[in-house]
Amino acid sequence: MGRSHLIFLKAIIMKKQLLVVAMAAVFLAACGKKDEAPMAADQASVAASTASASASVNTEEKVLNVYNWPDYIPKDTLANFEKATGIKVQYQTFETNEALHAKLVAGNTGYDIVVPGTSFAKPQIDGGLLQKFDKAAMPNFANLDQGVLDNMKGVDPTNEYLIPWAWSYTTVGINKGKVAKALGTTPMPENAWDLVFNPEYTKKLKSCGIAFLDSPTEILPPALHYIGKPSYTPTAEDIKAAGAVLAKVRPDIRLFSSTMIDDLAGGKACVALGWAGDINIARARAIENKNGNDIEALIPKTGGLIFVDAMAIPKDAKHPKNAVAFMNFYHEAKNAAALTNELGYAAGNKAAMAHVEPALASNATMFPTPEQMKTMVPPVSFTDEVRGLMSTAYTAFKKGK
Ligand code: N2P
Repeated sequence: MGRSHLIFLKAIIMKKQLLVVAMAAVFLAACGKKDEAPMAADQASVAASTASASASVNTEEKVLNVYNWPDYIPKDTLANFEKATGIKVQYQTFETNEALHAKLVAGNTGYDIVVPGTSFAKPQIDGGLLQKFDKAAMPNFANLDQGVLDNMKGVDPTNEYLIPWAWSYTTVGINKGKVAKALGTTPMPENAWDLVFNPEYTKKLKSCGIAFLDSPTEILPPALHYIGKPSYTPTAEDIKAAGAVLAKVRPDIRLFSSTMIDDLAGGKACVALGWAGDINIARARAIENKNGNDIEALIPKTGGLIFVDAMAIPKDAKHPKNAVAFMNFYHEAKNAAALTNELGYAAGNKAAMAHVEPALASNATMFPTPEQMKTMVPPVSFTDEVRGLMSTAYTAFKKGK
């Protein structure tokens, strides 16, 4: 970890936000990946141990039920896993942490792997909704960035419940041509968050379409950040103030969606409050479709909001061994690299960096620089109370009341 990283960590420690420290370090470690010598990974032995881990002691029926976010898996991963193990994967998607959390709380999900954001995972672990995975059956655990794992300890102290799937950050994405046209003589703001939270800009941009993610815990945290309040640990007053900011732009927001890739790529929305990874997918899709839309993930001057999504096994999962076999397969270096190469998300896998295309490894919208990382807001666990207040504020925002 570089000197600037350490200074950053010290500054945070002084704020005595231990969980923030833990999570900040996750991203600093992840961010530093491209500077680190990739771990030597003996792919042949890794593949062999994957097979034996899933075959020798595993008498489960050859089925695995996975519940993940949309647009979040390389195209051949499931087929390759099925071919390597004979385990048939049923794959379903959810669009918000709230939706997944409600299913886990209700129980009997039928899923063997779920992928909560770490800001939601602590109460899921503490509430007994998840089970420990068998690390001994997961040789590719060694491929993970040890810094990432060490620093996930604020949520999962012994790295026994959560295995990173991907990380990125919430930010503002734009269609450059359409935004320039809609703003006219008004220059781009210095702070990209103005494009979605300042009515002076949203008034102008509504003509080409502003899209917001559709979840209280995706929208309130950036709004709080915009007004200089803690994104994850706000007071009731802070949330009220963020609600007032949101109310002012409400008439200008046309779309609420957690799957806005095509809206951005196709030109239905020119501005998005979304995830950098998805904005980059939209960029790639527009280029592929040659439709002239030039999409860009911006990194606001005041920072984006980092998130980490992690694989976990629900307490009542019927196929926990198959789940571990999949986790292990996913974290083979080349498989984890495919997530970045195909979808622009980082998998928290150090060995994968040797297989990531150099142009992507040096793309700051995927791997922000250490300087940019210093500005980013790391995720912190929400309390039930904060989630409740955010949910109420969000409902009022959407209703326009
Ligand atoms: C979906 C990415 C979901 C990330 N493409 C949000 N946690």
